[in-house]
Amino acid sequence: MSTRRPPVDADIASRARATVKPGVYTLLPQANRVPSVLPNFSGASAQVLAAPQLGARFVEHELLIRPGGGSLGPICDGFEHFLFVLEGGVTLRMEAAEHQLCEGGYSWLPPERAYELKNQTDSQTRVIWLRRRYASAEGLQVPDAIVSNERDIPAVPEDTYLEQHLIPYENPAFDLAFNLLNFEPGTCFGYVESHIMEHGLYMLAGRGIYWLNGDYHEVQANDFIFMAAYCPQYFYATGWDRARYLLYKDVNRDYTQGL
Ligand code: UGY
Ligand code: MN
Repeated sequence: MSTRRPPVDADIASRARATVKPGVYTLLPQANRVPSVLPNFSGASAQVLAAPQLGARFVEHELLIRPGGGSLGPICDGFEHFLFVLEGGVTLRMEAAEHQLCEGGYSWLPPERAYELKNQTDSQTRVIWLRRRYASAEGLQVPDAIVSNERDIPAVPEDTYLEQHLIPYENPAFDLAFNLLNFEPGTCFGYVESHIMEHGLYMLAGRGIYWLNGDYHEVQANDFIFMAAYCPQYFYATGWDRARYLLYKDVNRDYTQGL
């Protein structure tokens, strides 16, 4: 029997950046994530990035789907779903329609919309998958599904950076936002934010310093951060390249649900 040995020159501090501050924030670097097996998939594993166990009101996974792998039949669990392809490609089958999502491709699916996922490429595919209970609002119809690619979404100025709104911001029927935030090196937020919305943040590129409730963390591509409601937050982009992250946020509701 052979066991895997870590490199002898790697110190524990650089290998263990994972930080959990219950009820405030969690930093989960890729190197510290452990795969789970999901019951309704084959040829795939998942890293659970955020879940109610952390205090989150949503579940976010990074799905790692091997060639030929995917869901074992239709996925339909009553939640709204959001998918974003980080790497590789995946086939999304919805009723009669089939969509090929390549890197940067994404989809929002309303509750009760059944779909199947399959990796028909010859390399591993990595997909961000978020699910939550859709919060309906009186007089607003549940929107139809969205299938698109971030390359087709314009970047608009916001505070000190450029933002792409993957879910239409102007439509209050959506109870969530997924935005891509793009920072030139050396840029930082214009102010410290503290707000009721939760965040699931996935670093896509570049480096930076995230300031979270008084703690400084250096962050890099593939890091995940969960920010609980009101967690004070501030970002500085460092390094030579643009920093970029995918950000989930709950929006457009008055938070009386659950009172
Ligand atoms: O929209 C936001 O709340 C965003 N500016 N927050 C963040 O990037 N931490
Ligand atoms: Mn924020």
